[in-house]
Amino acid sequence: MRKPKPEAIKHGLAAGQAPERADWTIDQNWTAYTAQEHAVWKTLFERQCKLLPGRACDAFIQGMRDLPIGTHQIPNFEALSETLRKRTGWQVVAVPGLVPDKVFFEHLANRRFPAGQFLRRPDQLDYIEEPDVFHDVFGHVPMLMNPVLADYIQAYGQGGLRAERLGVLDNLARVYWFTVEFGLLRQDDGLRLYGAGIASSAAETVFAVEDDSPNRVGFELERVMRTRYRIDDFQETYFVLDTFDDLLRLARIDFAPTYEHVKGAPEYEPGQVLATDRVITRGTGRHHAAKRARTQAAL
Ligand code: HBI
Ligand code: FE
Repeated sequence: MRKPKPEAIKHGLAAGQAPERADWTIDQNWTAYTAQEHAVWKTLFERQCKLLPGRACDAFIQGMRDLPIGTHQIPNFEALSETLRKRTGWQVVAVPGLVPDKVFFEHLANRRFPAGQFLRRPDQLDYIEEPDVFHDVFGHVPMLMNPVLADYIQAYGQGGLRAERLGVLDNLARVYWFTVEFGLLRQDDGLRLYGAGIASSAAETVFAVEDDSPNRVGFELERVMRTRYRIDDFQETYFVLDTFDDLLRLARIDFAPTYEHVKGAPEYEPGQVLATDRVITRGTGRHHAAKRARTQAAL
């Protein structure tokens, strides 16, 4: 989960400190990772490897298998990029943490995935507000091995540069959020996750796929563009693709008419279910209701 604006957070960069390079990339400096950091990676990796079979989509599992990613150590971005380039033309570049939107989109538009160079501390296993190497590499990189997602995320980068100019970045960011970060896919053998924010979180892996609390609704572009999302807890609603080809169509259509159509239209709350929704599961809302009750009690 992330704070809304990268400008507010400069992980590894003291507030106001200039980035080393204009594109905010840094060296991964792989040899500098400590034994403790490799041990934290091992803990996170092994925990997710127990949870993902039967919950992650086939493309995610296959992508992970085909990459030089293992339990014993933090992956080397050079090695990842060598495999990725051959498969989908992508590479992984190291950054200190969240980078400004424009920089982020520029990288994606050129098939460079900016991955956090830092790894969370042992006391942050379950929650971290910024994308670290585990979220970015374990969560995102396996899906970059899938040609459709690889094209879609590049198109998102190109679209992001344009959306910023049009002033509709928030709408587009929601499309990314409810697909690349928190998307679900319908497979013949059931619903499966493909979103990195779910894949890199032990608790949300189970919650998103199996819990009766969240809504699960068929993906529809305008509906998603108008839906607010949470950055501080599990999602209240997950959007479901029937096939990844739905994303390919998305990558190719011109969003401008939809931007126009949603401008000024009422937005939807994270937990709202619409009469026009293709409801796959209507959630009980139990998780977030209990959290609201705890918050009230604490006041
Ligand atoms: N920077 N490193 C990094 N990773 C992100 O996922 C990221 C970012 N900057 C901006 C951003 N995401 C979002 O605000 C855009 O998708 C809108
Ligand atoms: Fe992410």
